[in-house]
Amino acid sequence: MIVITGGAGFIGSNFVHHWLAERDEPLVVFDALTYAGNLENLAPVASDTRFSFVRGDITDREAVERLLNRVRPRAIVHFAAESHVDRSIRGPQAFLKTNVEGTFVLLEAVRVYRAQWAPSDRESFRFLHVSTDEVYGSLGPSDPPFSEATPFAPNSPYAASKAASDLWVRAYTHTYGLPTLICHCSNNYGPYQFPEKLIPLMIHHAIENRPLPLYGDGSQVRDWLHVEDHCRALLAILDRGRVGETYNIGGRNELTNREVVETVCRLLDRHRPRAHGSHVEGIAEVPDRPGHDWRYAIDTGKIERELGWVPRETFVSGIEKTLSWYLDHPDWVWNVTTGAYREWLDLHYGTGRSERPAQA
Ligand code: NAD
Ligand code: TDX
Repeated sequence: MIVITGGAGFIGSNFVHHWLAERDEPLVVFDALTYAGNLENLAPVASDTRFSFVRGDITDREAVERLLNRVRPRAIVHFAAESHVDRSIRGPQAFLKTNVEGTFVLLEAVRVYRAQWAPSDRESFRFLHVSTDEVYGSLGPSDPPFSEATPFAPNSPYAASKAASDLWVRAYTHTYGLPTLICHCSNNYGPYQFPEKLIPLMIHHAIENRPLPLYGDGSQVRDWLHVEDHCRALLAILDRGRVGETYNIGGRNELTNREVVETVCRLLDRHRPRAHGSHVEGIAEVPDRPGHDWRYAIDTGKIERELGWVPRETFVSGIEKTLSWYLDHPDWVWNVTTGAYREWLDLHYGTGRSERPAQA
């Protein structure tokens, strides 16, 4: 039995689907269902006997201890976090609470839980901490990509909270011998991503013929990793990763934000054309994100050499699949975009509500 924290979010729910497709072992999702947690993401596996869901907060020590003592997992894959950089700029405290204190609570609870085990069994436990490339800061155009040895230089409150949580994980390994693994991945994209993040936001806005808000001049570079490739990497790390090590995961797809948005627009021109002209005409430069990191890039040499993992999707193949998923799931998009997300849009972009699309 394994526990997945944050399994109702974007990457967590994709990992649940991936796990149940690949493994017989049961899992329990532990998730507080914040604005980003959505049980609809788990609806396809709701009746699977290997799946169960517990609503709970990782900052609630008693709830975490109850869970561990009841389900007795052999591993925890820790996704639960506040994950959106823009939200961290407007309201950093929730990031400190969930990402730092929540990770601390989990580590403490696991330390006590594991101490009840026979010494010979303790080493088989795994705590896989899902972190981000943003802990390494920002790169210039000719800087080498981030390796596992790159020093931390987080720039946003979100990145600082993730870097702090990584250091707590490291300390628990060195001090208490907790068998942990940490991974730093680049920007994920794929099904079930909350449309506050670049790609689903642009798809959703384009379909509704609303402006496509590109921060600054759109020259910032991200390395796009399809979420399925990420899930395969996480399985490899959980199975064969060396305890106490960190692994960087990237998609080998460095693109500027403008290139990403234009690609989405060109695909939509084919699949969902506007009445006149191209979706590209909807791109609107808006004020830049404060402290906007210019470039992220990942050296994936370690995970390739040690675990034999390489990404399978190119950006071209991955974005086609992703776009098709959003076009095929208008109800999912409608449901998430009518909740708290709508309030966030109003606050952040000063936009209003829109009518439900006819096909939903
Ligand atoms: P997400 O925002 O889509 O989902 C987060 C999930 O965590 C939600 O289901 C939410 O309800 C849950 N959650 C939040 N606070 C909680 C709490 N206090 N207790 C229990 N559950 C709580 O996030 P995501 O994009 O799926 O990211 C998952 C992880 O991967 C995060 O740790 C994030 O930092 C990391 N990451 C994400 C990306 C990316 O591109 N999305 C890239 C690198 C790293
Ligand atoms: O409306 C927008 N316009 C825009 O130009 C939004 C929402 C974003 N952007 C830009 C900002 C970034 O340069 O697009 C890029 C990607 O933005 P996000 O989707 O917000 O992702 P990012 O800030 O790069 O962080 C993501 O990757 C690392 C995830 O949200 C993090 O959880 C992860 O750790």
